[in-house]
Amino acid sequence: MQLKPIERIEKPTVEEFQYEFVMQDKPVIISGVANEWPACYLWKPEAFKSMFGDVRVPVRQSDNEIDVFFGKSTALTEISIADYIDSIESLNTDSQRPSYLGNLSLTSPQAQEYFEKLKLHFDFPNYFPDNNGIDIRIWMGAANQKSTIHNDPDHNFNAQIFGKKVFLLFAPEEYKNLYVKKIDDELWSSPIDPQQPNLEMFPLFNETNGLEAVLNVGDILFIPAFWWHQALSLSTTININMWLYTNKIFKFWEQHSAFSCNCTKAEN
Ligand SMILES: O=C(O)CCC(=O)C(=O)O
Repeated sequence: MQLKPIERIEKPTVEEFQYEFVMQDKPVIISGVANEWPACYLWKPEAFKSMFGDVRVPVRQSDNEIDVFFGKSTALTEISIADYIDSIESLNTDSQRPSYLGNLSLTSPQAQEYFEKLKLHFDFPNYFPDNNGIDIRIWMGAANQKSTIHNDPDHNFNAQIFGKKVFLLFAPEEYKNLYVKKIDDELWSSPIDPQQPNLEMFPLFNETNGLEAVLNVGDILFIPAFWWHQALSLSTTININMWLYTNKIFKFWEQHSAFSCNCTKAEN
């Protein structure tokens, strides 16, 4: 795998952002925006514990998505936020991985009460004025939590609120080198662990070209729709992401539907 560092841009205007990144289908880290959000100094694990400690949330039993998508631990369990935060602080060892509080919707009807409180603390700029809607999610995890390499059918902004995370990104056409498999109608994932790739099993992975994006507090990563990406937490982390629904995505999907047909379905 060959990795190049991702570009950074400071506080782009909507026009700059659309022209230089959306139209060129290019990921980028935006700085100078989220670092001004109250979330970046208010959202710490201990503060979440005192604000929402009793709230019960679904967590994945493993914080390694390869286990979730390609192994046996697919089930979600429920836990209070206070117990979850205690667990990520005490069980954070290589031998006993904690669960993962990832992909928790803030825009679902059940989360409305919490969204009302938290929405005052962040403000994603409207880089897609023609969007048809948004979906906002929270991700909280321990050091070494990792996702699979996967893609999403919508443009995504992922902001680093607490701790440090590194994302690897691969262009949509890299799917052949990633051996992606269909997980469900909206999700394709790679069984390769990019930090410890099994090159005997997945030799083409050696030829993959990608970008590395190290996110510090206050950085926002733009992941264009269909770009493959993988996240690895370098410390305890809190992230918030926003997917945007746009009509252009459907056009992209029609043009690129060939690649989805080449993906094989995961057998689990
Ligand atoms: O942080 C993670 O675990 C994954 C985040 C992600 O995949 C996303 O924002 O689309």
